[in-house]
Amino acid sequence: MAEKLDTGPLIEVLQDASRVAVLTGAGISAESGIPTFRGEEGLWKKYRPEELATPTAFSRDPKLVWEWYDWRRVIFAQKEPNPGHKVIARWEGTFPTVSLITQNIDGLHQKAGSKNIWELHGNIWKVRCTEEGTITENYDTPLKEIPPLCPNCGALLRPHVVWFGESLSPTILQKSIQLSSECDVMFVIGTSAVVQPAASLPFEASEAGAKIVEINPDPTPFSLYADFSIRGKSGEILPLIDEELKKTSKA
Ligand code: BV8
Repeated sequence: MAEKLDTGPLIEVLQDASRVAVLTGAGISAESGIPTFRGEEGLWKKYRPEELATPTAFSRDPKLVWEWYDWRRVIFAQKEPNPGHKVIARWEGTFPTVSLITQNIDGLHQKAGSKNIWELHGNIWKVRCTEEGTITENYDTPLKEIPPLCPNCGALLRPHVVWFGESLSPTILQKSIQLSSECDVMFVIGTSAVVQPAASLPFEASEAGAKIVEINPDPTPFSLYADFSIRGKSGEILPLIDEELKKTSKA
């Protein structure tokens, strides 16, 4: 599928692009072996979001919620960035500006070398004290104690992620909206485009005149609005686009 991709028109657009935004979802990490949320082997298949990824679930049973995050952290720690993550990281040296806005919390974009990252939904490798609000990095896999407690005040620690029903960081959301409305091109990669407000960002970009490039093996509610809707796996498609780009002066 990927090798028949005609990238001609897309490369023409990319050659003139200076501000590139990239919005990623769980699909970009699928080829690294991390289950997506809504796919066949999806994380939600085994668990339901309202049971676990919510403040109510955490206050009701912090141990159960932490067992789910600890299980994911152990999986994530064994995974490496795939070619899709690596191309996005390389593009920070190809285009004048590349802004990466991710819904993912797995840290694989950082591992691939991306620097200009806006994590809409937080990061599974950060924990936050529920009393003091302090945020620290924690890479223990598995966690030494479940639920983990703040070494300073003894209160419960929580994952520094955004749960359903919680607002995103206003700073990060505002910046992501600004980057979406200012970019020339937005790649929308590996997201089912159902979770708000992240799913509104491609519309923000499109309405501001950006060209939208969707990369996803399946159609999404956003596909009809994309200028380029490429059916395929991002770990295969992105290197193909990158190879074509290297043949132009953009390399
Ligand atoms: C908010 C972090 C204001 C945690 C996540 C009722 C009450 C309260 C809120 C709501 C409500 N109704 C609606 C809402 C809003 C809600 C929402 O959008 N719900 C949806 C489900 C309808 N949003 C919120 O609550 C947000 N906050 O609105 O605040 C507010 C406040 C109070 C009350 C009301 C409103 C917060 C949302 C953040 C939730 N946290 N994650 C954790 O991870 O544990 S969301 C979670 O889903 C992940 O972040 C994930 O990224 C995100 C979206 O999923 P995707 O990334 O798109 O993954 P998915 O599996 O769905 O799709 C994968 C795609 O990849 C597929 O299309 C597949 O085809 C593709 N793919 C597969 N393989 C590949 C591939 N693509 C490329 N290559 C491949 N190889």
